[in-house]
Amino acid sequence: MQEATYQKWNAQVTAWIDEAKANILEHFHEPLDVEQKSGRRDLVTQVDKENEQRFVAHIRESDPTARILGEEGLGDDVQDDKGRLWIIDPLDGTMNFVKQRDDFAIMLSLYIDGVGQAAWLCDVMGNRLFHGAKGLGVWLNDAKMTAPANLPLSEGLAALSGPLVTHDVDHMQAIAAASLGMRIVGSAGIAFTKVLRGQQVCYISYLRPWDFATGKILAEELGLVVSTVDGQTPTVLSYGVVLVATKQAQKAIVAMQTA
Ligand code: 2AM
Ligand code: CA
Ligand code: CA
Ligand code: CA
Repeated sequence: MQEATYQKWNAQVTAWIDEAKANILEHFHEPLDVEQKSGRRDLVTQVDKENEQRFVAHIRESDPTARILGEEGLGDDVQDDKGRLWIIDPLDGTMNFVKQRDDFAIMLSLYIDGVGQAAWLCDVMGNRLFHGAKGLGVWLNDAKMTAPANLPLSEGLAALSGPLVTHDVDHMQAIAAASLGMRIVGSAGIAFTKVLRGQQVCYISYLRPWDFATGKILAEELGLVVSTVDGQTPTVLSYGVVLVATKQAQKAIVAMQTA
C-alpha cells in the first residue's frame, strides 16, 4: 500500500477506534447485556454489537464498494475474498471484557483479493494501538516496531488456548512442555500483541477469520509466521487451529504434528 493511502486510512480508522473505545468505557461500570451464542463460554454483549454497527457504518461511508466481514454478522454475507474486504472483530475477548474488564481488543483490517493491506489492533486497557501496512512496517502507537528475535520454542513462552490444552489437541501439552512456560490470556488479539512484541514465541488457538486476519498482517510485516498448526497457509476465510510464531518456533510446532 502507498504510504499516503495508508496515512489517510490510519487517520480515519484511528478515529473510529477511539469512538469504539469511548463506547466501551461508557459501559464500563454498568451491568452488561450479555447473551450466549454457541454456549456458556461464547458470549456477546450490546457493546460488541454497537461497535460493529458503527464500524460498518463508517466503512460503508468511506469505502462504499468494499465488502465487510464482521463477527457479529452486521456486515455482508462474505463467501470469497475477491476485491476489497474489511474484516472486523469489534470486541475480541468478550469473556475477558465481561468477567475482568481487562485483556480485550478491537481489530480491523483491509484485504484486497485475499492479500492483507493494512491492520489496526487496539489493546484497549493497555492503551496500545498496533497498526501497520504491507510493505510499510508496524507501529506501536507512534513508535515504529522492530522485528522480534527469532527465538526457538525452547527459549520462549508459549501462549496456547485453554480448550486445546485441556483436550490435548494437536500435541498442545508437548508444545507447552517444550517451551519455557505456557500462558493463556483469553483474547486472540492480546495474544498476537505479545508475539509481535517478542514477549512470547507463539500463540496457538482455534481461530476464525476475524480472530487472526488483523494480527496476520502485522505479524508477517515483522518477520513472524502465521500458519495452520500443520504448516499450511490459512486464507482469510478459513478457520481452524492457527498459529503465529517466530520462524524457529513455528518449525518446531509443525514438526511435532508429524513426529
Ligand atoms: P471473541 O472474544 O471475539 O469471541 C478466547 O475465547 C479467544 O478465542 C477470544 O479471542 C475469542 O474471540 C476467540 N474465540 C473464537 N471462537 C470462539 C468461541 N466459539 N467461543 C469463545 N471464544 C472464541
Ligand atoms: Ca465472539
Ligand atoms: Ca475474536
Ligand atoms: Ca469478538
